[in-house]
Amino acid sequence: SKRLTGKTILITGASSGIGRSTALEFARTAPSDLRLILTARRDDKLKEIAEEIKKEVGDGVQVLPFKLDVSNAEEIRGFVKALPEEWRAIDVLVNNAGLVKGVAKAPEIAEEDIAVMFATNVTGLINMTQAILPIFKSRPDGGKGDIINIGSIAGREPYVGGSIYCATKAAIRSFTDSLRRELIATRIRIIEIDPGQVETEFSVVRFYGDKSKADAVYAGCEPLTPDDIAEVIVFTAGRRENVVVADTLIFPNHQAAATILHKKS
Ligand code: NDP
Ligand code: 8X3
Repeated sequence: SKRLTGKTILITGASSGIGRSTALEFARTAPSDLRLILTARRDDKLKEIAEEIKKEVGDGVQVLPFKLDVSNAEEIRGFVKALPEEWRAIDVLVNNAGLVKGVAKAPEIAEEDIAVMFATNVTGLINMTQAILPIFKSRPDGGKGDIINIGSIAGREPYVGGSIYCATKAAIRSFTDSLRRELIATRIRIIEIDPGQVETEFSVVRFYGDKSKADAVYAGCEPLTPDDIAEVIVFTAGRRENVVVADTLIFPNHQAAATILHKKS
């Protein structure tokens, strides 16, 4: 889309899954003049993705891989100042970094899993938002820019074995809705995208690296691909300035609720 030309896009959790696909999709959509700031903890992966983008679309898209742990408030505090000057005029923030750990039920949920899910999915997303909003608010008409938060069906519908993850995604939904109300007098767009089942490293992380348990989640299902979600993310950012795709829920065809999936036997 021409509307994305010249923009600077910041993506958290860009080293894998939906974040990685979103980086590639932005590059494909605006290949002539775009800056992509890709952040995550695994910066080796970010550098690989930067190479991939260069191979696919050439030099029209500039990519800055930047190591950032969103669960570390101090790193976020220094983040904007640490960017090279010409990368600071961020137009779009995609708050995508997030994770689930385990399927334990209360009272068996590990304290560290509770802490890391809230620190990443909730506090990390809020801290990133607060770090970038001053850039948006410095623009005319009360401010301009897009914040795209990745929620989940899990934030709308709690399920057994997901209490903490579901609570973090419900918190994102509540924060996002407050933000949209608080920024009503600006041109800042607050967008939430809630995917259903998408096959990424998500379940591998949930099962602490056990790939066979992760594969079992998707057995007999036809999950979404991360590219499916990336297309929607980039679509929302590319709308006319007066159009806010405020809220979307995206399922694969055979899903109707968090735990209602038609499985082929
Ligand atoms: P992946 O595990 O493939 O990707 C997660 C990304 O988040 C990775 O790039 C990871 O990078 C990053 N991340 C995790 N912790 C941190 C941290 N502390 N600081 C910075 N980055 C971090 O999963 P998905 O692509 O599926 O997940 C992306 C988002 O989509 C998440 O918010 C997830 O909750 C949401 N979602 C996923 C669904 C699914 O079914 N897959 C459905 C609905 C929502 P690194 O490890 O390098 O830091
Ligand atoms: C991921 C979707 O319902 O598998 O956010 O936890 S779910």
